[in-house]
Amino acid sequence: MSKRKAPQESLNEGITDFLVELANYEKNVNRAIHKYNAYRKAASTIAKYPNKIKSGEEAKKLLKKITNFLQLFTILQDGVGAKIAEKIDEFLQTGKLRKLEKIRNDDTSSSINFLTRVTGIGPAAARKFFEEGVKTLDDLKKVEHKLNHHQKIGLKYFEEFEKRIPRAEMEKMETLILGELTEIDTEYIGTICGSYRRGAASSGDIDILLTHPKYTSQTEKQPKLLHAVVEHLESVGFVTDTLSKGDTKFMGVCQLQPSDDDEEEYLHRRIDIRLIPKDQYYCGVLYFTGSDIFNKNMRTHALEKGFTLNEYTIRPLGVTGVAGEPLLVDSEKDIFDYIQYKYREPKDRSE
Ligand code: DCP
Ligand code: MN
Ligand code: MG
Repeated sequence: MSKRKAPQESLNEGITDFLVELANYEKNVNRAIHKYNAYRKAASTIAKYPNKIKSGEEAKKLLKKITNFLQLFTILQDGVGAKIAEKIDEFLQTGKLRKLEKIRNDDTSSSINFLTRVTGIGPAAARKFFEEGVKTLDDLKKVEHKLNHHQKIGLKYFEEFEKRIPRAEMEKMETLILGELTEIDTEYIGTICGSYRRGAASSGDIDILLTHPKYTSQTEKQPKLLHAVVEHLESVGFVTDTLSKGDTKFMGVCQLQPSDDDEEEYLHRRIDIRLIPKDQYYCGVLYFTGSDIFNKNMRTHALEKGFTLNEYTIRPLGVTGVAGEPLLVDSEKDIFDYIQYKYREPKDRSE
C-alpha cells in the first residue's frame, strides 16, 4: 500500500488537485473516510472528462451521470455533491479555495497531514504525536525512542519513500523477483500487481502476490512458503528491511543493486508480498491490481447482480442476503463473467 498517489493529469488539473488535497485532509485530519472516498471519486471522474469544466453545475451533472445510484447515494449522504459543485465554482471564479487556504495555514491540519506521510504513522498516531508537540521530521528524530519499528524505518527512508518508482526500475525488479522465485521452487506463481500491472508510468511501491499449487484454502497454513521467499530475497541483498512479517503478509523495504552500466545507486523502495491460497489467487490478483476506485465500482456492480466480492472470494447472495459458498475461479475473467461485467484489461482499470 503506498501513501502518495500519482498526480492526475487532465484538462481540469486545478480542480482535481484541490479535490485530492481535500480528500487527504478528510482522511488524515478528520478521519472521515466517506468524505475521502467522495472526493477521490469526484477527482477521478473529473480527471477523465475530456472538456475543460466551466462551472460547478457542469461538474455536478457529470458526477450524476457517471456515478451509479449507490455511489451517488454515498456522495449525497455526506452532502458533498452540492458542496463540490460550489467549490468548483469558487475555484473557477477566484483561482483558489478559502477552505483549502485555511487548512494549509492551520498548524494542526498541516502537521497531521505531514506526519501521515511517514509509513507506519496513520491518522490516529499522527494526532497523538501532534498533541505531544511533535510536528516535523526533526521533531520525530528527537523522539525516535517513542516510534515503533515500522515508524523508525519510515523515518529512516522518509525521503526515498516519497519518490515514485519509474516503470523501467519496476521492470528490473519484476525480472529479479520472478527469477529468484524459480530458484527457490519452480512451482511458485507470482504477479506484480498494483499500479504497475495497470501499466502506470511510475509506482508508489511494489505489490507482489504469491501462490503455490500445494497451498489452498483447504490445506494448512503454510507461512514457510512466504518466509522462504523473503529470506531468499534477503540473502541476495534485495530485501533490506522488514516492517512486519506475518504468516501470509510481508511488508518491507528493498533495493536493486547497481549493475556495471548504472550510473547511480537505486533508492530504497517499499515492497509488500502476500501469500494467497491458489483457489483465491485470482480474486487476490484482481483486488491488488486495483485501482481502489475500480474495485469499489466492481464490488458495487457485483452486489447489484447478487454477488459479494472481496479480495478472497466471490460468493452468491441468497434471497435473505446471506452469502453462499465461494464460486470456483480460475482466472480474473471468470470473476467478470459471473457478474456479467465486461472484461477490462488491467490498463483500463483506473476506475
Ligand atoms: N487497494 C484497495 N483499497 C485500498 C487499498 C488498496 O482496493 N484501500 C488495492 C487496489 C490497489 C492495490 O490494492 O491498486 C495496491 O495498493 P496501493 O496503495 O499500492 O496502490 P497502487 O499500487 O494502485 O498505487 P501506487 O502506485 O501508489 O502504489
Ligand atoms: Mn502497496
Ligand atoms: Mg502500489
